[in-house]
Amino acid sequence: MLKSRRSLLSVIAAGLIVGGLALPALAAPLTLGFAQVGAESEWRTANTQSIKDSAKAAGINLKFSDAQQKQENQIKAIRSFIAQKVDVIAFAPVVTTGWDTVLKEAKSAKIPVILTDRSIETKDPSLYVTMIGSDFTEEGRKAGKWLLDNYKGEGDVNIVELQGTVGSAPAIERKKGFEEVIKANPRFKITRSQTGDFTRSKGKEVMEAFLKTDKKINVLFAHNDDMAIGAIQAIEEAGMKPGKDIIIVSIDSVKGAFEAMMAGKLNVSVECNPLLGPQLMAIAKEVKAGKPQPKRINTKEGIFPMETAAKEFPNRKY
Ligand code: GZL
Repeated sequence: MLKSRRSLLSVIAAGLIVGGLALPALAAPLTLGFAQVGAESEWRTANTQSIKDSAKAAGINLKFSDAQQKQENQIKAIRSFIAQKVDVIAFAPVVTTGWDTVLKEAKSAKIPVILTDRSIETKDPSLYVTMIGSDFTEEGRKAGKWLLDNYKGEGDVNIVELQGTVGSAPAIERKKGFEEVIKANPRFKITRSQTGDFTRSKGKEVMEAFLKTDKKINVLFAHNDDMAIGAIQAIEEAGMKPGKDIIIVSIDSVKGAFEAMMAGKLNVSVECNPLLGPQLMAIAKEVKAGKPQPKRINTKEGIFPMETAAKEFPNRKY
C-alpha cells in the first residue's frame, strides 16, 4: 500500500515539474539579528521579553545579543549579524552617535536596519529603514507639566535630576522636554543634575550624594523608575519621607513604580512602552518584502499619578 502511495506522489511531483509547476520551495523563516542595549532596568527586561516572545509567535528566527550597555559590544554584534548574513538587523542604540561606519557595512551587505526604542544622529538617514519608539521629549514635557500643575508647596522649588545614560536619546530628550516646560515658572529650578545610568544602584548612590550636599531638595525628577526606586531607598535611609518630604516624578511606568506609588513613595510615572516586539516583527517582515516604511513610528503612551496606581496596576503588562 505505502509503496504504491509513494510512487503515486513521485508521479504527481514529476508531472508538476514537467508541466513547469514545480512544487514551491517552503520559504525559509526570516532571520532577524537583534542587538539589545543590556539588562539595566525593569523596562529593558520587559522590552527583551517582548522581542523574544514576539519573534517566536511570528515564526522569526531571532539571533539576540546583550551589549551590557556598551556601544562597542553592540557594534561587534551588528558585525557578527552581517557575517552571518541575517535577513534584517534591528537594535536599540545605547547612545545617539558613532553608528555610521557599521551601518555603512550593513548597507554594503544589503541588510536592512531597523532602530527600536532609541534614535541615532547620522548624516545619512538612508542607513536605517525606520525607527520604532517613544517620543522622549514629549515624556519629559508630560513630567514637567504634571509638576507645574500639581506641586502644592510655596516659594522656590529646588529640583534635583537623575539623568539616564550619558549621550542616550532618552536622557537628552527627556531633559530637554522637562526644562522646556518648567522654564515657564521661575520658581522651579534644577539645582543639581547627574547621571544614574538608568540603574537602581547608581540612582541610589547619586541621590545619597545629593542629600549630603543639598540642604533643601523639594523635588526629584528621575529619567526612569529604576533610578527613582534607588533614590527612594536613599531618601528613607536619610530619615525622610519620599513622596511627601521630596516629591518624586519619574518615567517608564514599570511594575516597581506602581508598587512605589501604591506605598505613597512615588508621586507620578510617565509611561514609556517597552512592548515593541509585535510591531518590530511585523515591520521586519514588511521590510524584507520591500514594503516602504515611514522614517519614524511612535508608540502611544499615558501618564499615571499615584492616585490612579491601585486601579491601573492589575492592567499592567510590564
Ligand atoms: C526608553 C529606554 C530607557 C528606559 C530605561 O525607551 O531606552 O532605557 O526609560 C531603560 O528604563 O534603561
